[in-house]
Amino acid sequence: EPQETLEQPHYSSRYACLRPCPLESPNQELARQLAVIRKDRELDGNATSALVYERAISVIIAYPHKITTARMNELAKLPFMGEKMLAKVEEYIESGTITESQKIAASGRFRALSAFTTIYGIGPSTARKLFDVFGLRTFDELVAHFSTNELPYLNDDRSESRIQTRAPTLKIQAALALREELNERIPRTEVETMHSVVMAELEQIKGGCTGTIVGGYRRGKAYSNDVDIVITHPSLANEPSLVSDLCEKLVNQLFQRGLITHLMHLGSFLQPGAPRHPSLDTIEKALTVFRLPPQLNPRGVHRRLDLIVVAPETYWTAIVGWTGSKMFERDLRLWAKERGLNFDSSGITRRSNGKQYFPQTEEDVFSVMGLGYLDPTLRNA
Ligand code: DCP
Ligand code: MG
Repeated sequence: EPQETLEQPHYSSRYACLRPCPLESPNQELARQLAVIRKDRELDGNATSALVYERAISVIIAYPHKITTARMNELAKLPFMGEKMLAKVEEYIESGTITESQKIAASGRFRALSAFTTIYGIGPSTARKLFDVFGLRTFDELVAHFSTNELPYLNDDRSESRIQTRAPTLKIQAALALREELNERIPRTEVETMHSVVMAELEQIKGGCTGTIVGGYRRGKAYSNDVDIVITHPSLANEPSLVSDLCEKLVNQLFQRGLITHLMHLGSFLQPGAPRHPSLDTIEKALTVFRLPPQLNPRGVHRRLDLIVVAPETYWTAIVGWTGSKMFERDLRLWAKERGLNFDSSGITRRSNGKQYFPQTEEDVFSVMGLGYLDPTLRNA
């Protein structure tokens, strides 16, 4: 039952899911320099400090005016604008640069850790170990290191999935070999071609599937880092076993056609550490490496493709949950929690009694949670 009074979006909200945030901000360069500090904290394993910067940056990019000295009083009243953050903003207004950001960007360790973490499977703590313990500095040194070593903790947790497939897991060696291709951004036209190819294969497996491109593409980004597609079919309603069936058939068909070359992850878990509940069986995802057929892809470039197969009752929460941005999703879950609800891609649940809501439109996903609607292109928090 949708709420009657909806909280109206405004750039001064504490919640990213209530701040209308277009792709372009008048304060892009300021945000970019603060993001260098955020990244440094993340690479250092300082999640708390990284989040402080992430929240402040998110507020700054939703602020609709160019930040000048005359705007500082208003800025100081916005959420997450602490004294240290305001000092950095002031330094930027006065000099055009933030000294700390410049220092970080020039540091060899920062540059190496940033480069290492562009490789799938290498997160900040692995990158620090490779740099600090093994003394590695360049990609060539990484390639040499992994010719005799494995990443012991590369995510190969297929045990949680019911999907049977022969598609190989992407190992660190292949991830290194494909590094440049997987880091190349994908233009919108190619995103659309990938979607058409996947939908044509789906049509052969089961006629009448629906598939929506979500992620950054749906928020209007000109270039995406990967392609995310949410897929459903009417016959999957209240038949959880058919959800993983369809995902399995799709993955295997794309693999047989040579379109999927590797898998990074299979499974229905949504967030690492998220509590498992029955509705998770209504969602199945395959994170893959995909390659368009030669006639559509003369350079043979590999792309990241995420396929999310869901029951129809879960379709709209999955669409909202995968459209992003990450900050938007984080605060959507926080907002829900503070109102006694649990939001994730597999549905909305009342925490006190487990009652589930199955919104039938995207607008309903927002109104069930008491949120005024925001167009996907305004979810770039
Ligand atoms: N998402 C999430 N939690 C996850 C995975 C995804 O909340 N564990 C959501 C937020 C993301 C969206 O799904 O915005 C898609 O994730 P991507 O990592 O693909 O990010 P984007 O599509 O936003 O940008 P890009 O792919 O261009 O980097
Ligand atoms: Mg994406």
